[in-house]
Amino acid sequence: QEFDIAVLGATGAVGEAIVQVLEDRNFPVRNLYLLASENGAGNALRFNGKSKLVKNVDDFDWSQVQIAFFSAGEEASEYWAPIATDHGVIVIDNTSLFRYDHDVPLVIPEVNPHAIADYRNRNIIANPNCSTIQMLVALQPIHEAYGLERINVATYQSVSGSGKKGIDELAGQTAKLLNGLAAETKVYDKQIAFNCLPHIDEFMDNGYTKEEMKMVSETQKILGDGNIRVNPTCVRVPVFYGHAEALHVETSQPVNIDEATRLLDDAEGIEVFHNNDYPTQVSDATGKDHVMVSRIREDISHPCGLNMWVVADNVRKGAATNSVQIAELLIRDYM
Ligand code: 2RA
Repeated sequence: QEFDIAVLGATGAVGEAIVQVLEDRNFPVRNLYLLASENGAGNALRFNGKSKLVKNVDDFDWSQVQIAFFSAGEEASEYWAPIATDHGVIVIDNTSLFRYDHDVPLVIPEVNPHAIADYRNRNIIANPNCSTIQMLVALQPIHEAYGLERINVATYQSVSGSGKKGIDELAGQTAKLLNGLAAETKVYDKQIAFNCLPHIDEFMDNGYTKEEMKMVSETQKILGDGNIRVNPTCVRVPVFYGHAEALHVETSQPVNIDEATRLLDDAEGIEVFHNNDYPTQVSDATGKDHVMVSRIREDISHPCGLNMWVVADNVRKGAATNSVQIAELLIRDYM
């Protein structure tokens, strides 16, 4: 069976990646509609060897599609999701707008695939934040085998997490600075080239940022356990693609490292780089649809502690691929 699909935000970094992933994974597409706001319309993307025009979403008839991928910002999701779902469209939304609604499933196919069934509440499925996705894909086998009590995580997030404008800012600043010119700062509060910014999204009253609190709330919702303690520090680094995370977790039972490594090796969506391999770098993960784990080791400071280093392509597995994998389960099990 084939499906008619829409991608709203098709000219953004994630939107373009969704179109590429649909092709890479041979998703059964009958008609593909690429949509953007007025300034994105008129561009063209290639899909299955053909050029597809990006159209203005204002003129779109939602009754033409069954599934829509949204990645055009919270304002667009807030306006267009009710209209699309009223036409019977199932919306897979990449923004954080619906993630914390109790009647909207927040899904990582390798972690909580069963949650997809709750799409029937509002015809909306929320895609988690990229930093949450790669962390929980890596931790799922550990959670299942040993129980997770606390997660300390430091993230090293590339500028593509801010979309094309983040990529342009890093490239522009780097070129200017290497030519002895002043660097312009528009996307970030401070210069990102040759620098690290411990600040992603807004600062909250508790001193954490919104990005860090997303990792807390989303982890507890996806694992269905409000008692898991999560303690993130999210940092923007001068890298174009790929997020890295240093995970330091406390489990309910002591961890056997060899067994834990075997569990990770056998788990879906994970590639383990063993200690005789060089640890995973974000450059290894770019363009890939799974997460890569290395530096798995007992925490010498805690009797039930486990450390690991996790990298993933934040635009693919962190957004586009996860969304398409949700759609694959949707059409396999529910449509
Ligand atoms: C970021 N996770 O990296 C956020 C949104 N993609 O900027």
